[in-house]
Amino acid sequence: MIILITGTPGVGKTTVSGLLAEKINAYLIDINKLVDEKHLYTGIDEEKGYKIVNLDDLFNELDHIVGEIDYLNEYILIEGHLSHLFEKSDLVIVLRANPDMLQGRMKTKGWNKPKIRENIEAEAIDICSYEAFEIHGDKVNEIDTSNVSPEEVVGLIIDVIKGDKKFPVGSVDFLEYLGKF
Ligand code: DAT
Repeated sequence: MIILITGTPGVGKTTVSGLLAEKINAYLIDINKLVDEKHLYTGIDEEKGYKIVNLDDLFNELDHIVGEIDYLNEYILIEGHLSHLFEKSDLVIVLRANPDMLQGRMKTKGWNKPKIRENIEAEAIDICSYEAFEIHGDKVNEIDTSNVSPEEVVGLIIDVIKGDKKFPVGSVDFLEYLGKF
């Protein structure tokens, strides 16, 4: 089973994916690490401090890795804010966090103001959920992490994997925060 874990930077993808991978014994692919290790970028946006990822190279690399794993019988977690752009999936989890909460988490990470504002606006207008839904349709679930611990988020994802719970796109709405920051 291929599970994509996506969401705005700072929502908790890395934290949750690490815990989840341990719990369900999944093969974990961290896109940020992969991009660094395999040099899958064309340059660096100095102002924003982002790597400009070569998406074709990234998808080729993911195809290659996924092709070597028996994903009908094993779990593969692909984690990163670009993961939902990869077309192969059985399940897509978009982690969400309300912009007030997200701002706090980003400050803890020491990010600068423009980077925080850009990401908060992306979260307020549901960019990841929207893009994920366009590509993966009903496979996409959105989980609001605002007031739950990473361990609880892992529990909710396991419920979704088992088919016990569903969180369809549209269930989380932070539009009221738009323009507040
Ligand atoms: P991402 O990988 O999406 O960029 P992260 O896993 O690095 O995010 O988490 C960002 C920060 O937020 C980090 O300091 C841990 C914290 N965090 C993650 N999930 C959380 C949760 N559910 N509740 C509170 N804090 C959380």
